[in-house]
Amino acid sequence: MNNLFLYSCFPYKLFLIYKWSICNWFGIERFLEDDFVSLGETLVDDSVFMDTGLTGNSMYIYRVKARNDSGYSDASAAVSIFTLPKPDPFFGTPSKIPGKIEAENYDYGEKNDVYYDSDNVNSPGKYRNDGVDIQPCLDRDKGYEIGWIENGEYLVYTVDVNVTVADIELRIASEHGGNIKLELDGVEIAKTDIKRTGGWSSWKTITMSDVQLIPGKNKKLKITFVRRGFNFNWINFK
Ligand SMILES: [Ca+2]
Ligand SMILES: [Ca+2]
Repeated sequence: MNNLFLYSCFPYKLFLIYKWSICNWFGIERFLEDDFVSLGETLVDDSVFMDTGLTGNSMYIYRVKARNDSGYSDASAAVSIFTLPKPDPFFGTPSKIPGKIEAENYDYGEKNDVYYDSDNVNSPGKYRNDGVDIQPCLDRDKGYEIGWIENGEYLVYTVDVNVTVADIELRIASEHGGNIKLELDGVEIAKTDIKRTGGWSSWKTITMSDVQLIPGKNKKLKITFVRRGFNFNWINFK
């Protein structure tokens, strides 16, 4: 017997709730054709696993197992989930500008559309399971950060822009410096060199003042990492 429960209260996301004191990992499985196959494992400290490589408007079935050094537990009860009709903003509605956007909450969707990453693996394996590299953040507000950044990688966020000018803050930890570029609906709005902050977890806020914006709904904010050498936590329009 085990004490695992799996449910979804949001399309594309699975929340694991558990009461299990002796296991070290959870294994997540998805039903495929005629049997369950493993999607991967999550540390017991993580309460959320997200499966994002899905087709829209389709049903998927999941279950979880606990694992410790002795092996796997019995599986939890299977739970079915319907996905949204198509890829969408992370929270289902556009992020608001002014406002703060966590870097890890880029849109759901395909590589070369809502993100570009130099490979197809989330190397640290946290929070989401497409190609973008996401790891736990040691900044004061914790959460997650984008790491393992390579030149030319980018992320896209659907936004509603409600102002014509904003100060833009970028939360950055930089070992080697770098360069970052912002575009709104394909038009460059800002670009800045990033100075070293003292390390991969030495977080500082970089401000770009009086950036001109064109208001409108469902605009695409694209953040391109022109030159690598830093980790990225959040962006704030104020
Ligand atoms: Ca990657
Ligand atoms: Ca973050």
